[in-house]
Amino acid sequence: AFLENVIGHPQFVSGECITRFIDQTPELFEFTPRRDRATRLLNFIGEVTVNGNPEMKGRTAPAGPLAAPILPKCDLTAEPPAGSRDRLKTMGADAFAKWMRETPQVLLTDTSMRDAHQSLFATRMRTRDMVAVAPHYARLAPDLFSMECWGGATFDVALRFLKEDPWARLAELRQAMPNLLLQMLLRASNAVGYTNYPDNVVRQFVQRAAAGRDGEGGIDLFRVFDSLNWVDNMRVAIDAVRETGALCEAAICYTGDLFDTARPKYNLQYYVKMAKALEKAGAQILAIKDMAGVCRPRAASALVKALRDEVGLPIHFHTHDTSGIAAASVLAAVEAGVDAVDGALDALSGLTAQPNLGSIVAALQGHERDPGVNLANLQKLSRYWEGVRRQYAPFEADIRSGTSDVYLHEMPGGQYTNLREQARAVGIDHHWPEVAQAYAEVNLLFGDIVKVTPTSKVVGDMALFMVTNGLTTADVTDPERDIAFPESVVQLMRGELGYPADGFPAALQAKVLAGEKPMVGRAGDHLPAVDLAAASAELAKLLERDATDAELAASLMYPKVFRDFAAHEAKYGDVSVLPTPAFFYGLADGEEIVVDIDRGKTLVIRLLGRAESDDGHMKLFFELNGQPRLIKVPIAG
Ligand code: 3PY
Ligand code: ZN
Repeated sequence: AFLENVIGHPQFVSGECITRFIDQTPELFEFTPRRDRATRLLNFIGEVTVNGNPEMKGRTAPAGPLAAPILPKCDLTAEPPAGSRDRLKTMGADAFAKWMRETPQVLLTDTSMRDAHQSLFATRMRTRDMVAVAPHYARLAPDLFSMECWGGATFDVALRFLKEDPWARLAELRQAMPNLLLQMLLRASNAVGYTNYPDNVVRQFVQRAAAGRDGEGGIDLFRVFDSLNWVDNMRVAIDAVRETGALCEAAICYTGDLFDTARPKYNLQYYVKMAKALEKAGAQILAIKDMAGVCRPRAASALVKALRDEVGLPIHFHTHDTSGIAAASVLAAVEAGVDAVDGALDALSGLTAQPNLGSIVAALQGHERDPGVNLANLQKLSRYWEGVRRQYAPFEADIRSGTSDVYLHEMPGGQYTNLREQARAVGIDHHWPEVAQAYAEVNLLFGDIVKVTPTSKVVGDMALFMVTNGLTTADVTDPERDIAFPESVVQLMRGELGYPADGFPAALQAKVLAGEKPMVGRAGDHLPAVDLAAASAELAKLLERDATDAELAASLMYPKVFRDFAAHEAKYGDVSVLPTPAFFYGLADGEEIVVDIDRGKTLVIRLLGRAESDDGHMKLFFELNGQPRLIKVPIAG
C-alpha cells in the first residue's frame, strides 16, 4: 500500500519535480526503518553524502560522474589454464623452488594489487576493485609467476580506513584466481603490524594466512623481511611458513650503495652473509627487497651474480621506480641471472611504485630469458586499472616525475607519499627538502640502519620532529640538551624492533633511554605468549557471537582498529559492496547505483533529493529497488 501511495500519487505520476513532491508529501516517505542490511547501507551512504567520508578530510573529490572501469573481454565461463599454483601443488615447495632456479625464463610478479597502490595512493585500493578483475587475470595472464595482493600495509588500511575485512579480500581473490600463486608481504616478527608480536601470535597469523579465512586456501608465497635485517628475528616467521607448506621467500633489504666506500657497511659481503644465513634458516627463495629503489643497475648486477654464486636459492628482485630508472636495474638483474622480478601493470607503475611490467616484457622480447607473457593481455588488464586509479585521485601524492633525491634520503616507496602527507598535516610541506635532508641525517644518527616498515616510520617521526622543532643533529646529540624524543624513537632504542648487526650508537641510545636499560635479545623472547583461547573468548564478548580465528588474528594485530571496525560493521554492515565513488564521495542528487549485497541479491539505490530539517538533520530521499526510503542524517557540526 505504501508503494502504491507513492507511485500512484498524481504528482509522482505526472513527473513533477521530485524534490517538490517530497517536500510537500514528506509523510509518504516516513516510516520506521528496519535495521536490515539495505537500511544500514543507506545510512552509510547518507552519512558519507551529508558529512563526507572521514577519509576525505582535507582532500578534494574528483569531478563526477566517474566512469566505471572497463573490464577486458574474456570468457569467464572457461576454466582458467593451469598456472604457477598448479605447479606448486604438484611439485611441493622445495621442488618448486628448484624449478624456479633452473628455468631459463625470467618469472614475473605483478604487484598491482599490493605494493603499487600502497606506494601510489596510500594503500587505499578496495577489495571490490581487485576482485572484479581477478578472474580476468586468471585467464588472460596465467603465465605470471605470482600476484602480490596481500600483507604489508594493506591489512591495516583495509580495517582502519576502508572498513573492510582483509580476510574476505583474501578469500575472494583465492576463489577468483585458483591457478596463480598469491603472494603476501610479511614483516617477520612485526607480522602486518608496526611492533614485534609474541611468537605464538606470529605463528597463528601465518597459519591462518596460509589456510585462508575458512580453510579454503590462502597465501602460497610469503615474502618475509625484518626491518633491521636481523635474521634471528625472522626465524619464527620462517619456521611458521615452512610448516604450512607454502613457499618461504626470505628477503634481504637493500640499502645504501654497494660501491660507496664511504659507507662500507652495506657491501657485497654483508648481503652474501645474510643470504647464507637465510638459506640456512630455511628460506626456499631469496628476495632482494629494494624498498626505496636505490639499487642501481651496476649494484643489481653485482649483487645478483654474487648471490647466485654463493647461495643455492632462486632470487627474486623487488624495487621501486622512485628514481625513474628502476627498470634499468631490473634488466641488469635479469642479465645477471635473477630468477624472478616484480613490476606493476602500466597504469599502476612508475613513480614510487614498481617499474612497468609490460615494458619489461617488451624489453625482453626475443631475449633468451623472454618471460613469454602475453603483452597485449597485460595491456588489457592495465586499461582496467587506469579506470580504477582515477577513482582514487584524492589519495595520490602530488608528484609527477622521478626524483633522484631518493639516493639521498632512501625513503621506501610506500613511505615517501605518506611522509609527505604527514608533513602536510603538520603544516610543513613547503619544508619538504629539509624533511628529506633530516631523514638522511637521522639515518646516520641511528647508525645507518635499514629503513623499511616499521623502522622507516621511526626515522620519519624523528625527521619531522627535528624540522618542526628546528633541531639540528648537533642539538640532538648534545649531552647538555634535553630532548623529548618521540615515543617510537624510545621504543626503537629500547630494542623493541630488534637490533642492527652492529647495534645502535651507544651514546645516542643512552641519551634516548635516559638511564633505562635496553632489551637484551629478541622482543619475542621477552613477550609472554598470548592465551589464544582466552583472547578469543574476550573477542566473542565484544562481538556478541563466537569469534573466528581470522577475526582473532586481526584483533591481535591491532585491538583498537579491529574494535572500531567491528563497531562500524555492526552499525553499517558490509560496506565493501559499495562502488568506490559511492564509498568515498557519496551520491549526488539523482544518482543511481547498483549494489550486489549477496549472490542474486541486488539493490538499486537512487538518491532522489534532500531537504534540511529544523532539528539539524538532513533528510535524504532515496529510492531502494523502486521503493521510497527516507534516511535522516545528523549534520555534523
Ligand atoms: C610494507 O611493509 O608495507 C612495505 O611495503 C615495506 O616495503
Ligand atoms: Zn616495495
